[in-house]
Amino acid sequence: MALQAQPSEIIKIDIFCRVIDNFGDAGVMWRLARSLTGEGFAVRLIIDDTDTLCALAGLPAQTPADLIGKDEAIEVVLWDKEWDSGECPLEPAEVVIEGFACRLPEDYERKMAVTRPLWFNIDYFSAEDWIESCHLVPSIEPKTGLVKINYFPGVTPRSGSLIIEKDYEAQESLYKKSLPAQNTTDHLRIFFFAYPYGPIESIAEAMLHCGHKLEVSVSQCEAGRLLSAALLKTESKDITVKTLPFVAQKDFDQLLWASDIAFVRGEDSAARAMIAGTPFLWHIYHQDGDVHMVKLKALQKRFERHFADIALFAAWCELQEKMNNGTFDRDLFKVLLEKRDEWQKASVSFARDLRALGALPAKLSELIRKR
Ligand code: TRH
Repeated sequence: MALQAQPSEIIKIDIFCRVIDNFGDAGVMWRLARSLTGEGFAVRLIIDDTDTLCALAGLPAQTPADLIGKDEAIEVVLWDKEWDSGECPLEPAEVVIEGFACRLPEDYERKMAVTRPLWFNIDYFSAEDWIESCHLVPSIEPKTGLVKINYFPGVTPRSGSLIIEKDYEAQESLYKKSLPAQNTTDHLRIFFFAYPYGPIESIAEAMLHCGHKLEVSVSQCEAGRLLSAALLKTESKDITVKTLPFVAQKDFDQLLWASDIAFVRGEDSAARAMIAGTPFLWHIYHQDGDVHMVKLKALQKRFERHFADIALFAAWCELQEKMNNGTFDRDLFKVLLEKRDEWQKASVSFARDLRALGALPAKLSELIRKR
């Protein structure tokens, strides 16, 4: 019989998260909190925007912080702005995770200098080469002498991998079994989640002239509203538009598993499409100096060997790069739809490798436990 950890032996983890915009910051940290709970840790999530978290947890806005994580056994604490310059009442946990270099409250860090917890900064994921040499490299905080370990999620063996939940494949197969054995529609199912500054009108045009019947499921986002308006005004009989509600994050994967093609954005939704093996177009979060294009191209390069048809790979890259530069090429979209079986094979092959790399929560857990 497996021995149960006693409550006093359960390692406590504090995760700090500041929400800059949208859902990605909270989304990644909420997913991390949920998956580390699954690894047997006692997790406290300290976050400065609980309304965003409510949406991700599938709860009404303004649900009190102490109720948000109840079903997931996560303690959620609202990060009071006053703690940044004054006293912070929280005692440091044994492990501290700083989300995306969000800077901890100074007072909390002062207490850490006494208790000396294991401290990680979890960065954004990237497929760029340089992250491999920076992953797990410690940095020393000049003020306190504390060591912070820099953790880089990624898609290669020498990176920190992506968050894949322990029960991911079980959930996936359960969900897929619940779907009708045959696709009952002759429409291609497209999921759409993007940024409003994208070439939405051109995407609508390309969909209207792609030569296929489409069922377009638009998520709750401004880009979705714009796309749906552009498609509906044409009254095309070949396109069905479904407006989705904002689903709880634990159900988000179902939207991808049920789609033939997904438009994804930011960080977490893109990672989920990669893990699902769903052919996707990534509307990447735009950064100054076109840094995002470097990131996009680095990911594309990792996909190259998974495409049997190199011309198709080139079409996917070109379409994606154009989309992120503000135009959407109808002909390239057509090519991808025509060859979607090949596109899917490449996506599934990439996902297989990604899953085989191991999961971020398990890797992090190992680092924590062998400390
Ligand atoms: O929301 P995003 O654009 O997030 C970001 C942020 O802008 C962040 O500041 C930036 O740094 C980062 O991208 C790169 O996209 P992302 O990352 O895909 O996060 C969306 C989250 O919302 C993800 O966890 C999935 C979740 N989600 C749901 O749970 N339900 C839904 O219905 C939808 C549409 C999304």
